Amino acid sequence: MFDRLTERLSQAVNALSGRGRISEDNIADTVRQVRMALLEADVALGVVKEFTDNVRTRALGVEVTKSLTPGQAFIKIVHEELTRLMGEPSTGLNLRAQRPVVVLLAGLQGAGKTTSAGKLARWLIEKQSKKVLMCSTDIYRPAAILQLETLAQQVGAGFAPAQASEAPLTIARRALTQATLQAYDVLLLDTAGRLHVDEAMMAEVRSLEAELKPHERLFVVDSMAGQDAVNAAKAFNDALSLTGVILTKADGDARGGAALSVRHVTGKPILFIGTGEKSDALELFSSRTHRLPHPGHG
Ligand SMILES: Nc1nc2c(ncn2[C@@H]2O[C@H](COP(=O)(O)OP(=O)(O)O)[C@@H](O)[C@H]2O)c(=O)[nH]1
Ligand SMILES: [Mg+2]
Repeated sequence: MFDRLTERLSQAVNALSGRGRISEDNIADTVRQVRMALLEADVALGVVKEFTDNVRTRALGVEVTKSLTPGQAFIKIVHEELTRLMGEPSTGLNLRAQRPVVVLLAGLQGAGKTTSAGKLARWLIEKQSKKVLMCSTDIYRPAAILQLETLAQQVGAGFAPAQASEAPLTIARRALTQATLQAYDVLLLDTAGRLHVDEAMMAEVRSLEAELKPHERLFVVDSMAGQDAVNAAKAFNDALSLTGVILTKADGDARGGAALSVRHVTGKPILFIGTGEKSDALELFSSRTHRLPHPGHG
């Protein structure tokens, strides 16, 4: 996902090699190219500005040592700032809480919440030998509850029954009781989305959060969503105090910008990326720092 961005950043910083020292003059063009590379990758404008400001300030303040050329020193700074932006490699869900551990999935319609719920259930069952109960509170889309039930069957998770005529809170409460009585390790709660952030959706997801006190509150976002993703990420983070992000559709032609932006505006880690429609297409997120420009290879 970050291949193109990495390539562009490498080109940008290569132009600096051979210079004797870093000055306002000779880094201006490089910083401009770094900005272009990030914008091309669909990183939100505010994030780009902050990033390039940081890089410029640090680059001008750097003592170029004998062991690093200015080009290498600059690459090191870009690398460190990118790594900081992306965060530590993910270790998955935090399940250190009393059972049943409730995991809530929220996000806009079509982001991939239900699909990701199926993937997460499979992950927890296969890799962590957990007993998982799945529940859908999406009473608005005709086939949403059935979609989750089918996935639960496929991956060997339990399914909490629900009717579209019931209130989301009623469904969720009953699922929690079932999870407790039947000794499930994890209750995965799939929620309804809307096309855009709206107050009714936020109120509903907040009420689910208040009632079930989910230990993990995950924002599911389409990696191609651009600025919409940033606005939604902010809104959901304000409403739920998110604990992490699942970035879906990373198998498409996403340029990585949404990942950087969402991580930046929420300050929350990207835990997983979705890499396809099937239930095994889920990977732990890591910024794959070895593919970011690095001083050794500049
Ligand atoms: N290629 C690809 N498609 C995905 C991925 N995750 C979800 N989808 C597709 O995105 C569409 C919407 O997914 P869904 O889970 O129903 O979204 P929801 O409205 O947030 O529950 C479906 O067609 C999924 O198959 C992914 O990681 N890669
Ligand atoms: Mg859904």
